[in-house]
Amino acid sequence: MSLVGNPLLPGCYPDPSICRVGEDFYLVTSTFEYFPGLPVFHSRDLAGWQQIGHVVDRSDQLDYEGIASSGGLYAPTLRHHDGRFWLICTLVDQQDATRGGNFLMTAEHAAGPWSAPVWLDADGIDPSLFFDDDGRVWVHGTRLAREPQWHDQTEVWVRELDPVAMALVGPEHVVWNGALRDVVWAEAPHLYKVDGTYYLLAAEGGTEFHHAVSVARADAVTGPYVGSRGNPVLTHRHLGRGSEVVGVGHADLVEASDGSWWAVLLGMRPYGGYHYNLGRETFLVPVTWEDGWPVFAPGRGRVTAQVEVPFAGTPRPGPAQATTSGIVAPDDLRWTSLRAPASTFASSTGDGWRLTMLPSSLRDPSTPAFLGVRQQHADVDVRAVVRAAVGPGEEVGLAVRQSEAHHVRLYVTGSGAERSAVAVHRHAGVESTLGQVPLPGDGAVVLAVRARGQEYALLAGVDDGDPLPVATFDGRVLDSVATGGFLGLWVGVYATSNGRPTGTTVHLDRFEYQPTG
Ligand code: 6LW
Repeated sequence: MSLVGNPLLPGCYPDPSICRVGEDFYLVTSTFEYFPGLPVFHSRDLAGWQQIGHVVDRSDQLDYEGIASSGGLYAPTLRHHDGRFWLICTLVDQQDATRGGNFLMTAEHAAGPWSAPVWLDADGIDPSLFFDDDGRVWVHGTRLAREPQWHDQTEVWVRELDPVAMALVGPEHVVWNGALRDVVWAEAPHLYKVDGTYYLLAAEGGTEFHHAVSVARADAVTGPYVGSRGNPVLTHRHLGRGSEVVGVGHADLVEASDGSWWAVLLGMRPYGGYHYNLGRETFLVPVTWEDGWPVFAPGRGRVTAQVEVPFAGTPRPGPAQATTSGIVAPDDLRWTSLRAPASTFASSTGDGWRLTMLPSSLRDPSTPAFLGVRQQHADVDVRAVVRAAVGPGEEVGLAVRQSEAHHVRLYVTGSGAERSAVAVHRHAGVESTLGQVPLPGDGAVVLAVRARGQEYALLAGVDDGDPLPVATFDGRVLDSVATGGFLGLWVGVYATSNGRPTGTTVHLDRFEYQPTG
């Protein structure tokens, strides 16, 4: 017996999907415009989660070019069938229809390598897969409803997949439009078969405050589905915005080998008012069955800070569970770039990286020279030690990033006696300077972000001295409540020549992520 702490994965790990193979659990989450895409985690006890790879880790798999922030890879579903892992997902906002939309990938091992995508003839988002015991395979997903009376609503469709041709076949069945008449958007559908009955789990209410989980059941996979009178079977929308965890929904079920049932789902932890800078995180709740219906968090009815997992021993948390801290080494799977592999502009050296400065900047929906990690803690110190001969108009910095339009940058500019650290807030595409301090010389520079709840301090200094305050800002300007979109914040190092040709090389000697809470 072990008490497992929620969230399972702090920081921007939304839309979790889980499956089990023997004694092993595997979990994936959404990654939007970040690369590599779709982290894969492994656990044997639901408590300790080790990241073992990514589904999308080669640039020949998907083309993210031009995909703006909060587009890209939406909610994936991970399943295992017949000795293979199956992943179905959507690449959103890719203008070229032959390289965007819903796709399938397969792999022998969850850690990869994963196949090239097989594009499916289906619109909408949140696709899922169900393998029936008669050998038939069913894809389902959600999309804007076609019926005019359901204007601005979604509908859940089910269609058969030919697993050899890897193509959708036969008629489409629209099976669900939501259980709740007072809320909107049935999405994140997942089908299961339990004791001969088909269950359809779906999120409703949108992925914010009104998020909820509903369930329906049927005798045939294509319906008709009848909703539970207990719907919504899980929500925190009635707890108010002061609840420790809000917006719970987007659940996926798994049965453990001891016959117990569990759900992973997303939720947010607001702080400093109704703002959740860490984004949508992955949580765990126990599930039991009563009268042929699932009961989420029985006896409690809500997501709790700790969950008793009878078969868990002493948890072995992985780095993404954010219990380790300090230097983030180059081989750490938490590193992410934007839209393309870091290898296009970075190579590892010792504890850090050598970055080739690029003309593209954090303002562009392209691949700037950016390497970052999720902000996973409200209270955290992030420190980067950089060395570079920065040319005119060039920036080497540390960014707290929401999107192209919303981020804060602390950067080194100029050289020699003119060198300084500048802090800039980019808000809805408009930039304002928050502060500037001189940094004369040409030695290594320390750039630091110190977050204490919603108070962020930006500091800069030379390597052997204490960094000096450059500016402070209120973190509430950057979270998705303030900016829109689906993401939590990232903190990372970047190097841009702001559009000019450049040959500048940047040495990131060390990058430290140190939770202090
Ligand atoms: C996801 C949808 C949603 O596809 O937000 O959780 C979208 N709700 O189901 C992006 O995460």
